[in-house]
Amino acid sequence: MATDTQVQGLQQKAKEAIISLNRATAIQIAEQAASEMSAAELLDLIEGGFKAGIMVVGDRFGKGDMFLPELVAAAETMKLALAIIEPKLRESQVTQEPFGKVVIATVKGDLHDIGKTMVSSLLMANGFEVIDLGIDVATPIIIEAARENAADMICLSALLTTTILAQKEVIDALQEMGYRDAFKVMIGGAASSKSWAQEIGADAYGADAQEATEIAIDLISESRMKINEKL
Ligand code: B12
Repeated sequence: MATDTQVQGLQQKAKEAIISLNRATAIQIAEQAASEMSAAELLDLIEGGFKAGIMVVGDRFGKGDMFLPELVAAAETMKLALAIIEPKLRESQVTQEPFGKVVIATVKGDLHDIGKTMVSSLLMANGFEVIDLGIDVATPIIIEAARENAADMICLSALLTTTILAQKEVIDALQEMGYRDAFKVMIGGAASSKSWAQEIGADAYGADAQEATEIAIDLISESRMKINEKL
Protein backbone atom coordinates (compact mmCIF):
# COMPACT_ATOMS: atom_id res chain seq x y z
CA MET A 1 0.00 0.00 0.00
CA ALA A 2 1.25 3.47 -0.87
CA THR A 3 0.25 6.77 0.78
CA ASP A 4 -2.00 9.27 -1.05
CA THR A 5 0.98 11.57 -1.54
CA GLN A 6 3.03 8.73 -3.05
CA VAL A 7 0.18 7.84 -5.45
CA GLN A 8 -0.24 11.49 -6.48
CA GLY A 9 3.52 11.90 -6.92
CA LEU A 10 3.70 8.82 -9.12
CA GLN A 11 0.61 9.97 -11.09
CA GLN A 12 2.36 13.26 -11.90
CA LYS A 13 5.55 11.47 -12.95
CA ALA A 14 3.59 9.01 -15.10
CA LYS A 15 1.74 11.88 -16.81
CA GLU A 16 5.03 13.68 -17.52
CA ALA A 17 6.70 10.47 -18.79
CA ILE A 18 3.95 10.04 -21.41
CA ILE A 19 3.98 13.71 -22.47
CA SER A 20 7.78 13.73 -22.79
CA LEU A 21 7.72 10.30 -24.52
CA ASN A 22 10.14 8.95 -21.91
CA ARG A 23 9.87 5.16 -22.14
CA ALA A 24 12.53 4.34 -19.55
CA THR A 25 10.80 6.46 -16.88
CA ALA A 26 7.34 5.11 -17.78
CA ILE A 27 8.62 1.54 -17.43
CA GLN A 28 10.38 2.31 -14.14
CA ILE A 29 7.18 3.90 -12.72
CA ALA A 30 5.09 0.94 -13.85
CA GLU A 31 7.51 -1.56 -12.28
CA GLN A 32 7.60 0.36 -9.00
CA ALA A 33 3.80 0.66 -8.95
CA ALA A 34 3.24 -3.01 -9.79
CA SER A 35 5.39 -4.09 -6.87
CA GLU A 36 4.07 -1.59 -4.30
CA MET A 37 0.48 -0.64 -5.12
CA SER A 38 -2.92 -2.20 -4.52
CA ALA A 39 -5.30 -2.80 -7.46
CA ALA A 40 -7.31 0.35 -6.63
CA GLU A 41 -4.13 2.44 -6.50
CA LEU A 42 -2.94 0.97 -9.79
CA LEU A 43 -6.24 2.00 -11.41
CA ASP A 44 -5.83 5.52 -10.00
CA LEU A 45 -2.29 5.63 -11.37
CA ILE A 46 -3.48 4.61 -14.84
CA GLU A 47 -6.43 7.05 -14.95
CA GLY A 48 -4.82 10.04 -13.20
CA GLY A 49 -1.29 9.45 -14.53
CA PHE A 50 -0.73 7.55 -17.78
CA LYS A 51 -4.17 8.27 -19.25
CA ALA A 52 -4.03 11.94 -18.19
CA GLY A 53 -0.70 12.17 -20.03
CA ILE A 54 -1.95 10.64 -23.26
CA MET A 55 -5.01 12.93 -23.19
CA VAL A 56 -2.62 15.93 -23.14
CA VAL A 57 -0.78 14.44 -26.13
CA GLY A 58 -4.15 13.92 -27.87
CA ASP A 59 -5.17 17.55 -27.23
CA ARG A 60 -1.85 18.85 -28.53
CA PHE A 61 -2.17 16.61 -31.60
CA GLY A 62 -5.70 17.93 -32.16
CA LYS A 63 -4.41 21.52 -32.02
CA GLY A 64 -1.50 20.76 -34.37
CA ASP A 65 1.12 21.23 -31.61
CA MET A 66 2.20 17.57 -31.77
CA PHE A 67 2.36 15.27 -34.78
CA LEU A 68 1.53 11.67 -35.68
CA PRO A 69 4.98 10.18 -34.86
CA GLU A 70 4.71 11.68 -31.36
CA LEU A 71 1.16 10.35 -30.98
CA VAL A 72 2.44 6.90 -31.97
CA ALA A 73 5.42 7.15 -29.58
CA ALA A 74 3.18 8.24 -26.68
CA ALA A 75 0.83 5.32 -27.34
CA GLU A 76 3.76 2.88 -27.45
CA THR A 77 5.14 4.28 -24.19
CA MET A 78 1.75 3.88 -22.54
CA LYS A 79 1.35 0.33 -23.85
CA LEU A 80 4.74 -0.68 -22.43
CA ALA A 81 3.74 0.66 -19.00
CA LEU A 82 0.29 -0.97 -19.08
CA ALA A 83 1.78 -4.32 -20.13
CA ILE A 84 3.67 -4.30 -16.81
CA ILE A 85 0.68 -3.22 -14.69
CA GLU A 86 -2.16 -5.23 -16.25
CA PRO A 87 -1.06 -8.74 -15.15
CA LYS A 88 -0.84 -7.43 -11.58
CA LEU A 89 -4.36 -5.99 -11.87
CA ARG A 90 -5.72 -9.29 -13.15
CA GLU A 91 -4.12 -11.51 -10.54
CA SER A 92 -5.11 -9.20 -7.68
CA GLN A 93 -8.85 -9.33 -8.21
CA VAL A 94 -9.64 -12.68 -9.78
CA THR A 95 -12.73 -14.43 -8.44
CA GLN A 96 -13.34 -18.19 -8.68
CA GLU A 97 -16.55 -18.54 -10.72
CA PRO A 98 -16.81 -16.98 -14.20
CA PHE A 99 -19.34 -14.19 -13.73
CA GLY A 100 -20.42 -13.90 -17.36
CA LYS A 101 -19.12 -13.98 -20.90
CA VAL A 102 -18.22 -10.83 -22.79
CA VAL A 103 -17.21 -10.33 -26.41
CA ILE A 104 -15.26 -7.09 -26.79
CA ALA A 105 -13.87 -5.36 -29.87
CA THR A 106 -12.76 -2.05 -31.27
CA VAL A 107 -15.11 -1.53 -34.19
CA LYS A 108 -14.38 -1.57 -37.92
CA GLY A 109 -12.10 1.23 -39.14
CA ASP A 110 -10.76 2.01 -35.66
CA LEU A 111 -7.23 1.04 -34.58
CA HIS A 112 -7.28 2.36 -31.00
CA ASP A 113 -6.81 -0.48 -28.53
CA ILE A 114 -5.35 0.89 -25.29
CA GLY A 115 -8.68 1.71 -23.61
CA LYS A 116 -10.40 -1.41 -24.95
CA THR A 117 -7.61 -3.57 -23.57
CA MET A 118 -7.93 -1.87 -20.17
CA VAL A 119 -11.66 -2.62 -20.09
CA SER A 120 -10.92 -6.19 -21.14
CA SER A 121 -8.33 -6.64 -18.36
CA LEU A 122 -10.55 -5.23 -15.64
CA LEU A 123 -13.49 -7.38 -16.70
CA MET A 124 -11.22 -10.44 -16.51
CA ALA A 125 -9.95 -9.31 -13.12
CA ASN A 126 -13.55 -9.23 -11.94
CA GLY A 127 -14.28 -12.78 -13.02
CA PHE A 128 -15.65 -12.32 -16.53
CA GLU A 129 -14.64 -14.61 -19.36
CA VAL A 130 -13.57 -12.17 -22.06
CA ILE A 131 -13.27 -12.89 -25.75
CA ASP A 132 -11.21 -9.98 -27.03
CA LEU A 133 -11.46 -9.78 -30.82
CA GLY A 134 -8.92 -6.94 -31.11
CA ILE A 135 -9.13 -3.84 -33.29
CA ASP A 136 -10.78 -2.95 -36.61
CA VAL A 137 -13.33 -5.76 -36.27
CA ALA A 138 -16.17 -6.00 -38.78
CA THR A 139 -19.78 -6.21 -37.56
CA PRO A 140 -20.49 -9.78 -38.80
CA ILE A 141 -17.39 -11.09 -36.99
CA ILE A 142 -18.48 -9.48 -33.71
CA ILE A 143 -21.99 -10.92 -33.95
CA GLU A 144 -20.76 -14.36 -34.97
CA ALA A 145 -18.32 -14.45 -32.03
CA ALA A 146 -21.08 -13.45 -29.60
CA ARG A 147 -23.37 -16.19 -30.95
CA GLU A 148 -20.73 -18.92 -31.10
CA ASN A 149 -19.60 -18.23 -27.54
CA ALA A 150 -23.14 -17.67 -26.20
CA ALA A 151 -21.93 -14.36 -24.76
CA ASP A 152 -23.98 -12.39 -22.24
CA MET A 153 -22.69 -9.07 -23.47
CA ILE A 154 -21.07 -7.32 -26.44
CA CYS A 155 -18.71 -4.41 -25.68
CA LEU A 156 -17.86 -2.00 -28.48
CA SER A 157 -15.03 0.53 -28.35
CA ALA A 158 -14.77 3.50 -30.74
CA LEU A 159 -12.55 6.58 -30.48
CA LEU A 160 -13.24 8.32 -33.75
CA THR A 161 -16.31 10.36 -34.62
CA THR A 162 -16.41 8.41 -37.88
CA THR A 163 -16.22 4.94 -36.30
CA ILE A 164 -18.95 5.37 -33.68
CA LEU A 165 -21.26 4.73 -36.65
CA ALA A 166 -20.04 1.13 -36.58
CA GLN A 167 -21.36 0.81 -33.02
CA LYS A 168 -24.79 1.67 -34.41
CA GLU A 169 -24.24 -0.76 -37.28
CA VAL A 170 -23.71 -3.64 -34.83
CA ILE A 171 -26.91 -2.82 -32.93
CA ASP A 172 -28.92 -2.41 -36.14
CA ALA A 173 -27.57 -5.73 -37.47
CA LEU A 174 -28.48 -7.51 -34.21
CA GLN A 175 -31.97 -6.08 -34.52
CA GLU A 176 -32.35 -7.13 -38.16
CA MET A 177 -31.09 -10.64 -37.43
CA GLY A 178 -33.49 -11.02 -34.51
CA TYR A 179 -30.71 -11.28 -31.91
CA ARG A 180 -31.04 -7.92 -30.18
CA ASP A 181 -32.52 -9.39 -27.01
CA ALA A 182 -29.90 -12.15 -26.85
CA PHE A 183 -27.06 -9.83 -25.81
CA LYS A 184 -26.59 -6.76 -23.66
CA VAL A 185 -24.63 -4.15 -25.60
CA MET A 186 -22.32 -1.65 -23.89
CA ILE A 187 -20.42 1.02 -25.79
CA GLY A 188 -17.44 3.18 -24.83
CA GLY A 189 -14.35 5.02 -26.05
CA ALA A 190 -13.60 8.72 -26.34
CA ALA A 191 -15.98 9.46 -29.22
CA SER A 192 -19.00 7.72 -27.72
CA SER A 193 -21.23 9.08 -24.98
CA LYS A 194 -24.28 8.33 -22.90
CA SER A 195 -26.53 10.25 -25.30
CA TRP A 196 -25.09 8.34 -28.28
CA ALA A 197 -25.76 5.08 -26.45
CA GLN A 198 -29.40 6.14 -25.97
CA GLU A 199 -29.73 7.30 -29.57
CA ILE A 200 -28.54 4.00 -31.04
CA GLY A 201 -30.34 1.76 -28.54
CA ALA A 202 -27.31 0.42 -26.65
CA ASP A 203 -28.01 -0.91 -23.15
CA ALA A 204 -25.26 1.19 -21.60
CA TYR A 205 -22.32 3.54 -21.99
CA GLY A 206 -19.25 3.19 -19.77
CA ALA A 207 -16.92 6.15 -19.28
CA ASP A 208 -13.92 4.19 -18.05
CA ALA A 209 -12.80 0.65 -17.25
CA GLN A 210 -14.04 0.76 -13.66
CA GLU A 211 -17.50 2.03 -14.64
CA ALA A 212 -17.64 -0.48 -17.50
CA THR A 213 -17.05 -3.32 -15.04
CA GLU A 214 -19.66 -2.07 -12.56
CA ILE A 215 -22.24 -1.69 -15.33
CA ALA A 216 -21.43 -5.12 -16.76
CA ILE A 217 -21.99 -6.71 -13.34
CA ASP A 218 -25.31 -4.84 -12.90
CA LEU A 219 -26.64 -5.57 -16.38
CA ILE A 220 -25.78 -9.26 -16.32
CA SER A 221 -27.13 -9.73 -12.77
CA GLU A 222 -30.34 -7.94 -13.82
CA SER A 223 -30.89 -10.13 -16.89
CA ARG A 224 -30.14 -13.32 -14.89
CA MET A 225 -32.74 -12.27 -12.30
CA LYS A 226 -35.32 -11.77 -15.07
CA ILE A 227 -34.55 -15.22 -16.51
CA ASN A 228 -34.89 -16.80 -13.03
CA GLU A 229 -38.23 -15.02 -12.46
CA LYS A 230 -39.56 -16.56 -15.69
CA LEU A 231 -38.51 -20.11 -14.70
C1 B12 B 1 -3.14 7.04 -28.61
C2 B12 B 1 -3.95 7.60 -29.74
C3 B12 B 1 -3.74 7.07 -31.01
C4 B12 B 1 -2.81 5.89 -31.27
C5 B12 B 1 -3.56 4.59 -30.87
C6 B12 B 1 -2.60 3.49 -30.47
C7 B12 B 1 -3.30 2.30 -29.90
N1 B12 B 1 -2.62 1.18 -30.04
O1 B12 B 1 -4.38 2.36 -29.36
C8 B12 B 1 -2.57 6.00 -32.80
C9 B12 B 1 -1.29 6.79 -33.03
C10 B12 B 1 -2.48 4.69 -33.58
C11 B12 B 1 -3.76 6.85 -33.23
C12 B12 B 1 -4.17 6.94 -34.53
C13 B12 B 1 -5.14 7.83 -34.97
N2 B12 B 1 -5.78 8.74 -34.23
CO1 B12 B 1 -5.76 8.73 -32.29
N3 B12 B 1 -5.63 9.13 -30.49
C14 B12 B 1 -4.92 8.62 -29.51
C15 B12 B 1 -5.24 9.36 -28.20
C16 B12 B 1 -4.14 10.41 -27.97
C17 B12 B 1 -5.33 8.54 -26.93
C18 B12 B 1 -6.29 7.33 -26.98
C19 B12 B 1 -5.98 6.47 -25.77
O2 B12 B 1 -5.31 5.44 -25.87
N4 B12 B 1 -6.40 6.94 -24.58
C20 B12 B 1 -6.11 6.26 -23.30
C21 B12 B 1 -7.20 5.24 -23.02
C22 B12 B 1 -6.93 4.56 -21.68
O3 B12 B 1 -8.41 5.93 -22.97
P1 B12 B 1 -9.67 5.57 -23.89
O4 B12 B 1 -9.22 4.96 -25.16
O5 B12 B 1 -10.55 6.75 -23.97
O6 B12 B 1 -10.36 4.41 -23.07
C23 B12 B 1 -10.97 4.63 -21.82
C24 B12 B 1 -12.47 4.97 -21.94
O7 B12 B 1 -12.80 5.65 -23.12
C25 B12 B 1 -13.16 3.65 -21.78
N5 B12 B 1 -13.37 2.78 -22.93
C26 B12 B 1 -12.61 2.57 -24.02
N6 B12 B 1 -13.14 1.64 -24.80
C27 B12 B 1 -14.27 1.21 -24.20
C28 B12 B 1 -15.21 0.27 -24.57
C29 B12 B 1 -16.31 0.03 -23.76
C30 B12 B 1 -17.32 -0.98 -24.16
C31 B12 B 1 -16.47 0.78 -22.56
C32 B12 B 1 -17.66 0.58 -21.72
C33 B12 B 1 -15.52 1.74 -22.18
C34 B12 B 1 -14.43 1.95 -23.01
O8 B12 B 1 -12.33 2.97 -20.84
C35 B12 B 1 -10.95 3.29 -21.11
C36 B12 B 1 -10.22 3.29 -19.80
O9 B12 B 1 -10.54 4.39 -18.99
C37 B12 B 1 -6.61 10.01 -28.55
C38 B12 B 1 -7.00 11.24 -27.71
C39 B12 B 1 -8.33 11.08 -26.98
N7 B12 B 1 -8.85 12.21 -26.52
O10 B12 B 1 -8.89 10.02 -26.85
C40 B12 B 1 -6.42 10.28 -30.05
C41 B12 B 1 -7.63 10.46 -30.96
C42 B12 B 1 -8.75 9.50 -30.58
N8 B12 B 1 -7.08 10.10 -32.26
C43 B12 B 1 -7.51 10.86 -33.21
C44 B12 B 1 -7.15 10.76 -34.58
C45 B12 B 1 -7.64 11.83 -35.50
C46 B12 B 1 -6.38 9.67 -35.04
C47 B12 B 1 -5.97 9.39 -36.49
C48 B12 B 1 -7.07 9.62 -37.54
C49 B12 B 1 -4.70 10.24 -36.79
C50 B12 B 1 -4.19 10.16 -38.19
N9 B12 B 1 -4.16 11.29 -38.85
O11 B12 B 1 -3.82 9.12 -38.67
C51 B12 B 1 -5.55 7.91 -36.41
C52 B12 B 1 -6.75 6.98 -36.66
C53 B12 B 1 -6.34 5.57 -36.81
C54 B12 B 1 -7.58 4.68 -36.83
N10 B12 B 1 -8.08 4.36 -38.01
O12 B12 B 1 -8.08 4.32 -35.78
C55 B12 B 1 -8.49 11.91 -32.69
C56 B12 B 1 -9.94 11.57 -33.02
C57 B12 B 1 -10.71 12.78 -33.48
C58 B12 B 1 -12.13 12.43 -33.78
N11 B12 B 1 -12.98 13.28 -33.27
O13 B12 B 1 -12.48 11.50 -34.43
C59 B12 B 1 -8.13 11.96 -31.19
C60 B12 B 1 -9.31 12.37 -30.27
C61 B12 B 1 -6.94 12.97 -31.03
C62 B12 B 1 -7.33 14.40 -31.34
N12 B12 B 1 -7.57 15.23 -30.33
O14 B12 B 1 -7.37 14.79 -32.48
N13 B12 B 1 -4.30 7.50 -32.18
